[in-house]
Amino acid sequence: MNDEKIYVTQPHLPPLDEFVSYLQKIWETKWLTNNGPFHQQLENQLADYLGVKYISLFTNGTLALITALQALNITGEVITTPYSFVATTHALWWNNIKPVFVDIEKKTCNINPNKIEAAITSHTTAIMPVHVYGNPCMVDEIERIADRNSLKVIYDAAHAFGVKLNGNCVLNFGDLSILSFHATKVFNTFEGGAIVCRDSKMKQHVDDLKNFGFRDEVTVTSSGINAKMSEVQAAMGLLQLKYIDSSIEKRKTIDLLYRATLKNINGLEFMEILPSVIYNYSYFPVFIDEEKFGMSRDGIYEELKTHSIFSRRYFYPLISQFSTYRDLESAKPGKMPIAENVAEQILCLPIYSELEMETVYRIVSIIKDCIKNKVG
Ligand code: T4K
Repeated sequence: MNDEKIYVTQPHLPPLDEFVSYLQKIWETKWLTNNGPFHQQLENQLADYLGVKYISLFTNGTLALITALQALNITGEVITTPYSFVATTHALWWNNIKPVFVDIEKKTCNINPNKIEAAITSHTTAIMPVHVYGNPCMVDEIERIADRNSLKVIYDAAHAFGVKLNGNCVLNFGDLSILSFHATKVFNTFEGGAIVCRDSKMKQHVDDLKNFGFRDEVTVTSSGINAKMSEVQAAMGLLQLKYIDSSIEKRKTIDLLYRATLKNINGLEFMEILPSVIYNYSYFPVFIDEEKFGMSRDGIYEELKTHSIFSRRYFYPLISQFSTYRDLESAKPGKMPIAENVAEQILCLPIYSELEMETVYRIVSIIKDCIKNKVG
């Protein structure tokens, strides 16, 4: 019995001595936050790396989402997905915006564009889709709907660091996109996040908003908040950028190994990544059809736990099932059958750059043993 605990993810950490040299610089300059040199360098380097025009760093992804809604003056109702981390909808709620949930597509787990227009009312001002697991939404359809109905689009791209669609960074779609650099993400700055903007005016507005609305010592342009990234976080980001390509490459190897070893199992399906997508391998979701597989998703989840393997059911329960939101008309049971079904089937298996191949084989064999023990 192997007692080592294996979690759904583990942060990539660069060599400590390299990080210490960044800390030494911070100690020398005594510049800890407020648009310091590392902050500025990271904004420039990330914009280059990701292939976006402007990026504004945040202390976390949730404050980036909240601020993005403020930056675009979003009010009233926003159409969104119930299949995400709860921060997506909380960001609306914190801005006194009513979330209106619509169902997802089975294939991508993302909002179904065909369901959006029926949910638009005279109060709708925006659409807030999520590129779940980093798999891109149907961005062209969403843009057409937004244009037709004069709506803004804010993508929650918390999972989509480095993802490209037809060669273009997926963060370039919509009016704004937000990223999370939390410890559990492909690219982490301990905690962290960003807003990707299309023009310099918006970048300035977002920069003002995250710094109390201060433009200079005597000018306050808006009722902003404090959502600035610190120099320690930015230093971590600069160092992470050196290792990000190899880290994603290692994740890819794990993804391929899972796909090769778990293929052709009745009742176990993978998420499809289209050839037009350059993916970041941030999650490895599988979908368990209890009837065909012979054991429930929760059965596998519990069985893995007995072997100290902690997979996660991202995103179960649906956001619309949490007490804050379940009384909303759009959240009523039966209204989003696909999302309800996917939330019952989803299991995210461990994936991170330092996950040993041996461990992947072990996880696969536990899953295969579930079939042997429960069926036939
Ligand atoms: N939008 C979307 C679509 C999101 O997924 C998220 C965050 C946000 C917005 C908001 O962005 P942030 O404000 O967080 O920047 C985690 C993360 O806390 C959260 O950032 C993430 N999404 C969500 C999907 O997952 P938990 O509650 O599952 O995290 P936790 O602490 O259980 O961590 C999972 C596993 O990771 C642990 O079992 C072990 C490992 N781990 C975790 C941490 C924190 C480590 O090895 N080291 C660590 O430091 O929410």
